[in-house]
Amino acid sequence: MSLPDLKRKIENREACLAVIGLGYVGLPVACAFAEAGFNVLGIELRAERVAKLNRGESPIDGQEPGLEELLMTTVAGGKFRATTSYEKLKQTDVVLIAVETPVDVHNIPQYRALKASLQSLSYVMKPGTLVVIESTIAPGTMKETVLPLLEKGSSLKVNQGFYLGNCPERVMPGRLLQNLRQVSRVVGGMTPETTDVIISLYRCVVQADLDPADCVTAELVKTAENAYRDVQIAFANEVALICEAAGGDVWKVRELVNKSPGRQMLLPGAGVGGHCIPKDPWLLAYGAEDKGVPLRLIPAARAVNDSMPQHVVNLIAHALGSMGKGIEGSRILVMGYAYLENSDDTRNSPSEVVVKRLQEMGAEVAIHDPNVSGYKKDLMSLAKGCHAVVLMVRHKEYSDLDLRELKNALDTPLLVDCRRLYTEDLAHEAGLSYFCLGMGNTGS
Ligand code: SAJ
Repeated sequence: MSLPDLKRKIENREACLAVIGLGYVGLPVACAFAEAGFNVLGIELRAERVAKLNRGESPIDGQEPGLEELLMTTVAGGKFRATTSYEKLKQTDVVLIAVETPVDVHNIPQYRALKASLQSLSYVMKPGTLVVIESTIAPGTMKETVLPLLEKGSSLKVNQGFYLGNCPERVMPGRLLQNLRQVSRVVGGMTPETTDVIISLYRCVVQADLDPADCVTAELVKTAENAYRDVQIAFANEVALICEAAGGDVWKVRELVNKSPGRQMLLPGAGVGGHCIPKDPWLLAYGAEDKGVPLRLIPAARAVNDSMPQHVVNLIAHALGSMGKGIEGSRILVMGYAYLENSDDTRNSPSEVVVKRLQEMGAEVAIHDPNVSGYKKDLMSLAKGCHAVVLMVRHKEYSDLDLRELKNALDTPLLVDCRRLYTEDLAHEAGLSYFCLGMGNTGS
């Protein structure tokens, strides 16, 4: 099929779509295209997840407004169905790939899932198929990895036997469908004509800008936008460390810095977690040094952010020391286990690192998180007999905590605040000693 024919099929919603990978990226995409009128086939390796999806049940944890209803509707309407079999891809016209692209302990991209899906697809895809990669990949991956795998397995040539592009996802847990519809996307294509057809495809679900580009630009934008955020957060964290040493208050400093035109200093904290910010800078960096680019800032920012959980442990040790206690043998309550406020997602959570380190140092650690299953026990009962409480994540449930009641539950009245959710005055009124990340003079 030619690109103009494919474009017509897409605009008439006659094109058969497939989405490989039905996680927090692929599932909303599959449902949104089904809602737009396409017949969508979801390919998922995990048979139990396929069965769940075909019952219209979402396997995604946490609050995702509208997703479960949309899944139920599109399954009931026969517009979306899931399968483990690649065989059915023989009839599809468009295939979106949204599989994980993690980095290993050496920060090298791991494309096992991507390569496996590309290989399986290449053996069955029909001539004229359009393949679009949504996964976040290092610059150059489309040309050096994706394209050769598809050509080899299919014996088809790109731009003649099949068409290829990438449209990196910009999802946010908690607002997967909203972001999909409202956030602009960069659309990369191996040719401008392919880019144009991919734009006509995403125009069916995306109300925001669809910005045309080539594939490497789309790879660079996605990885750079997240590396940018990581560097910004690292700057805030380093200023927090300086404020602690200088006897300043980073939260006040940040507020006043941001009054200066063109400044937007982010929030310091216990570190950087989540599914994308910790890894995307390494995807951007990958291969640059091989090409002679001396990378200093991006690795340094990762090192600053990765050092923050240990800094929190040091702050706890300092705070306990001021009360004549040590971490070893203390019972410590950690408030917030998710990586982000009001989220249930614990992937790469800084709290995980802090808890593990405290336990290694001989503390007994109690964990509370109102959003994470397993940690929803009553906070005050967890606080009983504790020698310190550590606020790690600004979940909204913690904002109106009764600090006096908390103090009465504790064995030692000590509050360590990693996100400046409380104030020294509030803590002192409740009879708590207060230490705060980024504040050099707390602890009275
Ligand atoms: N964090 C800070 N200080 C800040 C902002 C974040 O310490 O000022 C920490 C958070 O606590 C968290 C981590 O960084 O542990 C990541 O937080 P995040 O707000 O960046 O949220 P993510 O990880 O969900 O990032 C996503 C990204 N979106 C996509 O990749 C499509 C990112 O590009 C967005 O900028 C971000 O959401 C967003 O703006 O909400």
